[in-house]
Amino acid sequence: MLRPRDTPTRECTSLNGLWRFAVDTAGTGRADGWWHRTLPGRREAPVPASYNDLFPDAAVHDHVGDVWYQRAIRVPRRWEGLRIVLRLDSATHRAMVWVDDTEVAAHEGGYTPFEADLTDVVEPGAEHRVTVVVDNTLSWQSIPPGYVEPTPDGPHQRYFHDFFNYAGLHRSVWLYTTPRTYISDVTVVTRLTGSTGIVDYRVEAAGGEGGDVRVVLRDADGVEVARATGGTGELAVEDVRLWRPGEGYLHHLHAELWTTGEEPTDSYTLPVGVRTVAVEGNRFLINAEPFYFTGFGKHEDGPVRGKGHDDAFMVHDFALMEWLGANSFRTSHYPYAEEVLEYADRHGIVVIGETAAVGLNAEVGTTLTGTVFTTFSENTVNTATQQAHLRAIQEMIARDKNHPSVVIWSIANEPESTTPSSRSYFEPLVDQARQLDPSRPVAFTNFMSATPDVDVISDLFDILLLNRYYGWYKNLGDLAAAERNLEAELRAWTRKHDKPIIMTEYGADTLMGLHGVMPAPWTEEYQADLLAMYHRVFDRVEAVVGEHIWSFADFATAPGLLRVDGNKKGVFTRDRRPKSSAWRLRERWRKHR
Ligand code: BDP
Repeated sequence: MLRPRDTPTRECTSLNGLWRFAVDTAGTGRADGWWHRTLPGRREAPVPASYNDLFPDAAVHDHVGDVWYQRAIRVPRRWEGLRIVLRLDSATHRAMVWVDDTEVAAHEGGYTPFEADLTDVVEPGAEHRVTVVVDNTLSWQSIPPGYVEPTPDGPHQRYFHDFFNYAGLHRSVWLYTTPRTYISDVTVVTRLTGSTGIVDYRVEAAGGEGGDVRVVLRDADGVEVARATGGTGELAVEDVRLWRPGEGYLHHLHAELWTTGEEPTDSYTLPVGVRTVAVEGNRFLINAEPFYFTGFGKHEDGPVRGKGHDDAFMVHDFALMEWLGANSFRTSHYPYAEEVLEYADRHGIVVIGETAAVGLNAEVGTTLTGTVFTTFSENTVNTATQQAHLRAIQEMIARDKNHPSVVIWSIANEPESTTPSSRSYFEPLVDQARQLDPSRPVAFTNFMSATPDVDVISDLFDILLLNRYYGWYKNLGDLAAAERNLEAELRAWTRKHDKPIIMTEYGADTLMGLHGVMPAPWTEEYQADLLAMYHRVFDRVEAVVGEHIWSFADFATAPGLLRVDGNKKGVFTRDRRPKSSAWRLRERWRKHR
């Protein structure tokens, strides 16, 4: 799905800012047709932002069900004759959209965009009312899953993942135009033969018959380096300048659709990084060179705005990662805002893209909710969940396939992976992911108790992503035992699979300002020592090709006995102050560059 852009044939307007906002506490808004008129109450909410932390009101913070957003839009008169599209970059977790009295879109899945074609609904020059209802409910059939527990005080949302269920319009909302006959999608895959870079492209059109496609590839200085005609083809660039980690060199593909006349009917420009990704034995190769991942699992999370995208936080987070010498991160546990991936593309930061399939695991779920259940069953994670999971994979790949920064698809975080049902659940999903994108390795992050002796799905995947908590959830306070057990397990993996290993999570909750001469759990010293212990082990095990600490920064979670004002495994606090471990990391990672 193409990101809206201004081009010579397209115009794009942001609908960000304050919207009217109402929490549907009684759950009557749909039956009462709230979209027909001004929303009740006087509340306003910013877009993009989570709504949960905006008001000092538990009924808003812990609301389960619908909230409503509304604003007026004015469609410029000059848009007469054009195709007019409303695009929501995300609505967490599902939404319906109306323009005036007409329903124009419905979407499920809180971290991928969706659109509504408003061409026949709006009138250029007129003002219209846009209403969006956003439902934050998680069920056994949603991704991520959860369930609602009825209580005397109203419904309570339970879920099996360790981050707060922030909701709302977390990302930008756009109104944009295309011509009636338009470029509907562009796909690029890049490869190398010697020093020649090849961009295989596909340009798709919709809304009309025929038309010729012309594409021109330009380098970063705007100099044309290749051109081609036709909906699919290849562009060859001799002595190509590659997209490399640490140096996000981008070409631009200018695609034009010609139907009549002297001018292109539609044009669209896509940044393209020429690079290759491959797994060979236990090596991970970018541009045929071994790559070692240093960095973090992160969250889109911050004070007040929750999961709302914020350019200032984004730039700051990237700057802090650079300060540490981190070269990569995982979009744990959902696809991040497209701005983040575009920034990573431009700056040569390597990304593991992940779906929101987190919590498909009874062992984790029972720890977090106290409810005992079977992961895969007719009443829990079932074929309808699997369909939703498949759509989450499809939508992530459709959105992110052209980003050079994205080098691995992680299709789930810590699912159950030790039972025959987990294998039959994942087999078709892996096949689909490979069909959708044969150019990137497919992986999942493996839960700590799914050790190599009991795991039954890792052979389906290209690379091992392991989340391990020796020294924390196991061997707490005993780093010597943790070191032995970690190394023994990693060696067992290497005996079973000839695949590269990235440690995608390891860490310790750490309270900023808590110190001890004896490095005890929760002190800053313990976190630094634990990380150093893991690093010693990684340096001894050849198949380890990456280290992503959990987590970049402290983040909000549901209440829990193990959580003090959220998860404190950050190397930075939630407001991005460094804990002591930051300096030790900086020393290590800056050497890796
Ligand atoms: C892992 C999860 C991550 C948690 C982390 C933790 O992947 O989301 O936050 O553990 O417990 O199980 O800190």
